[in-house]
Amino acid sequence: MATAGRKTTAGGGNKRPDVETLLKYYREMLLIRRFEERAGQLYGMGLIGGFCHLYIGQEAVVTGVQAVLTEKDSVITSYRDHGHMLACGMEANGVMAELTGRRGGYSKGKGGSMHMFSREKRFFGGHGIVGAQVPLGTGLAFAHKYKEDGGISVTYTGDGAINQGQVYEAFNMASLWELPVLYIIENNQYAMGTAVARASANTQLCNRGASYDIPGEEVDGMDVLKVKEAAAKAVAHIRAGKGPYILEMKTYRYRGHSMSDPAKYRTKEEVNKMKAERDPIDHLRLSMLDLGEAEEQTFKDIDKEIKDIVSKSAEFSQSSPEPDPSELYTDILVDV
Ligand SMILES: Cc1ncc(C[n+]2csc(CCOP(=O)(O)OP(=O)(O)O)c2C)c(N)n1
Ligand SMILES: [Mg+2]
Repeated sequence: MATAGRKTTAGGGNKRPDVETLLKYYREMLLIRRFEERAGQLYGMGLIGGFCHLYIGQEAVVTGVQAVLTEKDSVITSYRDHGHMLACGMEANGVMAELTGRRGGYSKGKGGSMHMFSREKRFFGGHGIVGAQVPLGTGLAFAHKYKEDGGISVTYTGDGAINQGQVYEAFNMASLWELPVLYIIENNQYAMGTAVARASANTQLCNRGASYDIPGEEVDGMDVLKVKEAAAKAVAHIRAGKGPYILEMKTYRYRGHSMSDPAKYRTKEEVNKMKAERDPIDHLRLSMLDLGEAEEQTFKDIDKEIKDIVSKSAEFSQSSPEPDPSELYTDILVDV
């Protein structure tokens, strides 16, 4: 384990959670990391078809936000969605089997990476059209308010998607009607091969709600405790009936945009520096070791436990049968 040059500050201000909670975050982030690594391998083996966008590097964002939600809240995101599903409590087996297009998948193998849902876990996709989930997520917030069910909508979007016109129509309505929606901008610094500064006239994305009186804050998205703290504050504002809130998470994706990415828009050094100095999983582990909150063995045991879950999901995703052709015309419309 190389510790030289790493930042091992505890993070998250004074209210550091107890050890059990910290280990829960560690476990959740590691599950996403290992799951995504395995999905990448299965893709390379030709077992996953279509597009596949990995979340590696961004794990602290969804883990920290999820930590302050309740089972009443709704989550919606883009196509970079496997981590969000796992964080919502969807089973690794069902997610992996959907990636391989099998019956045991969350959309019975008919949706694939970008089209998976779980009403039970209140995860509403998985959307391939850049920015489309923002008005949809705002609609979910409208439903929460209309039904007075006490839930909020957490709507994730990217730094590229934030320049879409539909985002601002949604912001206006969300603020006008004081909808319970938390917009999370996952600023991973690139939209495919385009760096934020090449596409955005103003790169302070947390201020994008200013014209609509939506408060916004920039957050270190590589530190799960800072994410959680910021999310708790934003969610308290929303649950108090004060309307929407924007959090811009400064994060980084380690892998290519999708599985085919020429990687010519950034240097290997840039990626390696982020991995070495800012990795969210290493950061939490090292801070816990530094503060004497856990020993190496604890992390080794968790590593094993996670490896096991992921291996089982990979096996399941290959043993589950493919959908029957008769399923082609089912599940297309849902009566609600
Ligand atoms: C409306 C629309 N335009 C273009 C695309 C092609 N496209 C897919 S992902 C993407 C980049 C989006 O980047 P960002 O919002 O930063 O999300 P990230 O991939 O970094 O998570 C583009 C342009 C699309 N899917 N939909
Ligand atoms: Mg991006």
